[in-house]
Amino acid sequence: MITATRTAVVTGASSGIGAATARQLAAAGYHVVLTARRKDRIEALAAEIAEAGHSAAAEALDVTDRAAVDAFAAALGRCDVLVNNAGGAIGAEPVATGDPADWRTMYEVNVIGTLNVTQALLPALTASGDGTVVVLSSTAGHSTYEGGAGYVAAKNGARVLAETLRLEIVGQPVRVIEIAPGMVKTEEFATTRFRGDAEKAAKVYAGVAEPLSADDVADTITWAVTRPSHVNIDLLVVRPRAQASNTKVHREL
Ligand code: 8X3
Repeated sequence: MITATRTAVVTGASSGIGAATARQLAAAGYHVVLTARRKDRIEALAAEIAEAGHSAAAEALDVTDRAAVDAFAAALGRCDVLVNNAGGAIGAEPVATGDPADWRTMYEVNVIGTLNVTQALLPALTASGDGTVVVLSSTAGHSTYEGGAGYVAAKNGARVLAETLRLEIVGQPVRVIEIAPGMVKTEEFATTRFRGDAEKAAKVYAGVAEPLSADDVADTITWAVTRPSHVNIDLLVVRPRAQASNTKVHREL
């Protein structure tokens, strides 16, 4: 459907930062297209957004499925903003014992997924005359930590995609914004990383007074996206006050 309203596509919109971003961009006046693999969740969120008086649609999508991404793009029509949020970590094993399958999966979703959706929507973003691509990388895309190599490698890939695309399309009416969050407490990130082990997941945030929330990050995304179109926020690193670096976290235990 081609809509007259500025349209924002959010990947991984079924929970966490993606869901919060969808809510905030809808409240900022965008028609938001929520995508994720879990159709029931994004449909419920689209209904919630509509009930709040805003505009949203839900389209089930696996960003690693290129044919599905192409079909989604072909049916979409208008696209002014793309938020590449789908991604995540699996495992925290050291290099000596990390599972190559986990590394491959992380590269596939964080890098190839972002590549797939960005490539497919770039023509529509350019045609909008004022497009914005947001790549959610991570502080993991900027420095490493023990047990993080697989995820850090993948997020470095996402960062490089954003940086390179910005160089390549300069002169075209599309901004490329990288948002790199540090410690964010969402319902799924750490639980997924530790394969459902709630105790290990809880340790990530143990004693940290106030990790960032999904809303805190959505707020930075919405701020960056709603700057005047000649203003390109290249990179925004956002951490909780208690986190000075990936390995320096203040915990009150
Ligand atoms: C999440 C930040 O520190 O878990 O992207 O790698 S971290």
